[in-house]
Amino acid sequence: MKQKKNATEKPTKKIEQLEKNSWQVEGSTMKTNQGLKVNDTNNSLKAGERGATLLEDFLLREKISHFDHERIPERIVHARGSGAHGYFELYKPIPEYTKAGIFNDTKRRTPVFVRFSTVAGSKGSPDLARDVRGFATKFYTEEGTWDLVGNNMPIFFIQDAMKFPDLIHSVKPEPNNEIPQAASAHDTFYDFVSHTTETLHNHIWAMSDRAIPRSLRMMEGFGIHTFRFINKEGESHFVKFHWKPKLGVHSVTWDEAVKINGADADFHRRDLWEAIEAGHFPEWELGVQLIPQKDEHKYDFDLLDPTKLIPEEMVRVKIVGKMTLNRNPENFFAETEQVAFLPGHIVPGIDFTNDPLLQGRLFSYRDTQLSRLGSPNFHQIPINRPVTEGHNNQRDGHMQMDIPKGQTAYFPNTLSGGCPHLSKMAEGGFTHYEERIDARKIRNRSESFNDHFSQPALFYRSLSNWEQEHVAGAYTFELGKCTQQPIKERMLWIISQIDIDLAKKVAKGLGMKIPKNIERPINQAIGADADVKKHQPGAKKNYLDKSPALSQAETKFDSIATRQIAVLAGDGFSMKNFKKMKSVLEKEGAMLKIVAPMGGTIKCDENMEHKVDAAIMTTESVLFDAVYIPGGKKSIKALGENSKYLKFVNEAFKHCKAIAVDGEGEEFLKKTYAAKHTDDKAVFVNEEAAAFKEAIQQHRNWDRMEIAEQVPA
Ligand code: HDE
Repeated sequence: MKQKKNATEKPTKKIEQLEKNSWQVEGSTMKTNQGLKVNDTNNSLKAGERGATLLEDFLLREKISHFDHERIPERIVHARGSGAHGYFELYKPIPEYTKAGIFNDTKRRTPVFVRFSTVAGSKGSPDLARDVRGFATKFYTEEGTWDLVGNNMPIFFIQDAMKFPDLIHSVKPEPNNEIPQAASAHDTFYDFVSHTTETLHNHIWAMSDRAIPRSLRMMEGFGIHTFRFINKEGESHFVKFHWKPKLGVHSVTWDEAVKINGADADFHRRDLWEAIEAGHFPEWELGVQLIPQKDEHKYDFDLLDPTKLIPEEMVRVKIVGKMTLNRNPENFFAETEQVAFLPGHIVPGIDFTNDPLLQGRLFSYRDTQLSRLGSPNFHQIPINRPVTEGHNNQRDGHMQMDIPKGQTAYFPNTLSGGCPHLSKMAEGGFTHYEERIDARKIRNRSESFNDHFSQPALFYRSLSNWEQEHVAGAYTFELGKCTQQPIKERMLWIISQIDIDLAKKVAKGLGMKIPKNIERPINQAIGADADVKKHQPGAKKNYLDKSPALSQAETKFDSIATRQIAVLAGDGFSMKNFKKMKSVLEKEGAMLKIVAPMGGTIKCDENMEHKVDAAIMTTESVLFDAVYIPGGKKSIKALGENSKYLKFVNEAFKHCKAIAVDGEGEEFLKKTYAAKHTDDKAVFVNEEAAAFKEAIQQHRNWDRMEIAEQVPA
C-alpha cells in the first residue's frame, strides 16, 4: 500500500496488516491471474481477421468471466456508505467501570475503520436523502475486534427485532413499482408509522435537521442500545455510547438537500474524502453515560427500550477518549464495501443487555454477511481480519485463505497437545455477565416499554424555533407526498398527540383539519385506536421540560475549519481585497474556491494568474457554506453578464448563509435579494474579514429564515 501523502503519522497495526494484501498499480506489468505476462488485452483470439472468436481464448474467458461476477449483493439496509481509517486514543483509564483494554491503556492507539451510511437508499443513491445515518466503528483492539454499530440518532424506530423487516419493507421503494428511491415520503412508510406509535420518537428525529447533515464530519454518533461495562471484579454498569464531533453538529436546509442531490450526489462522500486528503482529519470524542446496576429501574422509561434516550441532563456524558480519521481507503470495494460489522463483536469488559432489538441484531448481522460476502470465512477478508489472529477448530468453507497446519481440528485433543488451548480468565478469556434470570417463556412486550409519546414531545420541546419550523416543514413535505387521505389523517392525529402546535402547522400546510379525537375510527381492524391510548405517558411522567443537549442550537460554533467559501470572481478582481479575506479565513482552516465565468485561470487586478477552482456552469451555490465577492470593476462586470451568479448569491441568501462583498462587489449585491438586508448580521459590505469569519462560524443566520423564504430561488 502506498504511503499517503498526508499521513505524517506512523501507520497503525491495522494499516501495516492491510499493506501485506495490497499491490501497486504504478510500475506493474500486466499478467493473468496465473502470473502469465500478457501482451495484448484489446483483441480476442479469432479464426482469421474477420472470423469467429475461438473457445480456446483463455485470456478472453478469464477477463470476461471475472467481470461478469464483479458485483456482490448490496446491503439490504445501509447500502450507500463511505469509509475511512483512523485510530482511537483514551484520555484516562476507567478500570472502575470496565476491564476492556481499550479503556484502560492510554498509550494505545487502537486502529479503527468507520463506515458512515444512509439507510434506505441503494448503493448509488444520493447522499442528501432525508434519512438516518449509520455510524459504524470497527475497533481493532489487542483483545479482539469490537464493533460499535450505531446511528447518528440516539434511538431507533422499533422496540423489537421482530418488526425490523416490516419497518424496512415500508420505507424501501414500494414493491410494485420500485418508487421512490432513497425517500421516506411515500404511502407505505406512513401507513406503517401511523399504525406503529413506537416509531414516533425516531421518526421526529428523522423529520429534524439531523436527517440532513451538512457533513458526515458534523454529526453525532450513538450506540443506541444500553450495553454493559464489566470491571475486573465482574461488576456491571449500564452504558450508552456517544460520539461527539469536534466540529459541532450542523445541517443543511431541505431546499439545499434537494438541490445538492442533483448538483453533487456524492456530496458527503466527497466532503469526507477531501477533508482527509487535505489533512483536515475529522475527530470525535467518545462519551459514555454510566448507570450503576442498582439504578436499573430508577427511570420512567426502561433502559432496555431502544426507543428511549437518557437525557444528558439526567446522566452526564463522560468523555473518555478521541477518534481521529486520518486515512482514506485505498480501494472502495476491498475496504468500504467488504467491511462487515457485527454488533456481536465485543471484547472482555463490554457485554450486551436484554434489549430485544439488540438481541435480534446479534443474529441478523452474521446471517446477512453469509449471503452478502458469500462465505463463513468473511472474517478473513483483509479489512475484517482482527489485528490479533483468531485460532480455533473452524475449518474449510468457501474461499478459505488460511492454511491451518497440523493433524487435528477438534477439541479436546491430545494429538496437538490440546491446542488451540483454552484461555484462562487471568489471560483474558471471555465470559458473559452472569445476569440472574427467573422468568416465564413468553411472546410479549414489557409494559415498561409502553410510553411512546413523552420522548418525541420532549425532543420537539427542546428544539429552538428555527429547528421546530424545519420539523414542521419536513412533516408537511413528507405527508404532502402521500396520496392516501386516511394515512394523512392518522398521522395528523398522532402528531397532535405529540404537540398540538406542530400538528396545526402541518395540517395548515396540507390543507387539512386535525381529526377531532380518537373516536374517529383509525383502523378498527388492527386496533390502532386502542394502541394510541395505551401508549400515552399516563400519570407516570416526570420528564424534563427541556433537554438542551437535543438541540443543534446548543452545539459548537467555534470553528470555520473545512468550510467551503465560494469566491465569485472574473478577470480583474481586486487582489488587495481577496488577499485580506484569504489570509484571515485560510488561517482558520476554511477553503476558498474561485468560481469564475470560465475554467482555467483568471488574472487579478495586479496581473497575477490564479487557478480557477470551478467554472460557474459546473457548480452550485448549495455546495458552499458562504460567498465572498471581491471588488474589481472588470470582474464585477463579468459576474453581471452571467445570470447564474445572481442565482448563486440569491440562493446563498435564501439558505441563510454568510455573504461578504468588497469594493465594486456592492454594485453586484444591489441586484440580489440581499440588497434590502444589508443590516442582516451575516451580510457584509466592506467590512472586516473577522466579522465575516464570525458569521461563517455561526453556520447560518437563522434569524433571516422568514425573509429567506420569500426568495424565489
Ligand atoms: Fe442494522 N443492519 N439492523 N441497525 N445497521 C445492517 O447488516 C438490523 C439497527 C446499522 O456500514 C445489516 O451488514 C436489524 C440499529 C448500521 O456495514 C443488517 C435490526 C442500528 C449498519 C442489519 C437493525 C443499526 C447496519 C445490513 C433490528 C443502530 C451498516 C448489512 C433488530 C444502533 C453497517 C449489514 C455497515 C446494517 C440488521 C437495527 C445500525 C441486515 C435486524 C438499532 C450502521 O444485518
